[in-house]
Amino acid sequence: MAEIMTLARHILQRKRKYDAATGDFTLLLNHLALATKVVSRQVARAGLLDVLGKTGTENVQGEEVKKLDLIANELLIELLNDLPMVCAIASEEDEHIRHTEAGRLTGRYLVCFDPLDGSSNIDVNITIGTIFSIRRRADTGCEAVAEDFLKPGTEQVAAGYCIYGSSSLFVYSTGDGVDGFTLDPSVGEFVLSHPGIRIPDEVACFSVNAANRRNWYPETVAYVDHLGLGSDVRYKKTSLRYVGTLVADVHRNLLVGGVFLYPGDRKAPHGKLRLLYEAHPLAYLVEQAGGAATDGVGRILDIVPTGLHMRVPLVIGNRREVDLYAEFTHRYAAIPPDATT
Ligand code: AHM
Ligand code: MG
Repeated sequence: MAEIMTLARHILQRKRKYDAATGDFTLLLNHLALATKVVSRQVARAGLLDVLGKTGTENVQGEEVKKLDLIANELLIELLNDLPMVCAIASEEDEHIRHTEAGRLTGRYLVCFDPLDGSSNIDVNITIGTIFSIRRRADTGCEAVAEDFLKPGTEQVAAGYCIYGSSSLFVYSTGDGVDGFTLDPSVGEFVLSHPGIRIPDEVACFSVNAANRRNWYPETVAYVDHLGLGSDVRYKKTSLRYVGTLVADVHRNLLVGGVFLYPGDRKAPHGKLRLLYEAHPLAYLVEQAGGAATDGVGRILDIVPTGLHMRVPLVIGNRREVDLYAEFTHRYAAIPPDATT
């Protein structure tokens, strides 16, 4: 029988420096994987259960909450709540951090997550996903406060996501590269299917919500036109692909090569995506796979959050295209505004 590398075995083998003695980190990652399996089951049967549609409430960001958003959020919280190594949790769906019951004083890890990314796609059977990020806490012995979460992305010790698509795929990194595992429903295990993911140098896809063009700054218009309409042979075979689920768009581009952008624009200067729950973890993974991520000015991982729900412009994917966007930003910053209209 060929060797089957399950996620649990993989995590155990890679437990590395974090918990050589305790096994805490291993248990935490395994719990996150378990949570995504349960979410995956709910997503797969969504049309049969009463879990589609809206809850009728709004989250802290003023966005409508879908029933599955809430279910995924509660599931993750419930599973993490029992872990003594997790001190506190920050979720995209919750205004404040939550302390866990088991680890509020002693836990060494802080966990951030977007329980269900791509909410607008839930009810139409399009790929959605869960994104998570883990940081270590400096002190123990007291409850964590929100400021403990407001650290640059370089302080993440692990990040990952699970996408619920044609199959469910769990992708994670602990700083040693990126590996992907497909859920085998017959055994209920994630099995290694995408070892050592590296973003290809080709630009198969670029991904952007083109309906926002009317609000884009000139550098974004010029950049998107350069990729889509220009004569550069590098983009001759590039297609526009936009799912509208960040984690699915980034995942696809990670496998085939490409760049995703959700820039700041005149309507939303800080963009739409959240630094702690979306940009930091995905930037960590994409960098680990040889790519890059910028807000147009600097590296996403270097940005220190000013609040739990801070939004940030995000351009992520192949290093060359990410650097090129930063160059466009730089170039246009030097041009007086009325010269570009
Ligand atoms: P969500 O986390 O509430 O689902 O919102 C974030 C989503 C991203 O997954 C996606 O890239 C983006 O919003 C799509 O936004 P738009 O519909 O404006 O293109
Ligand atoms: Mg999201």
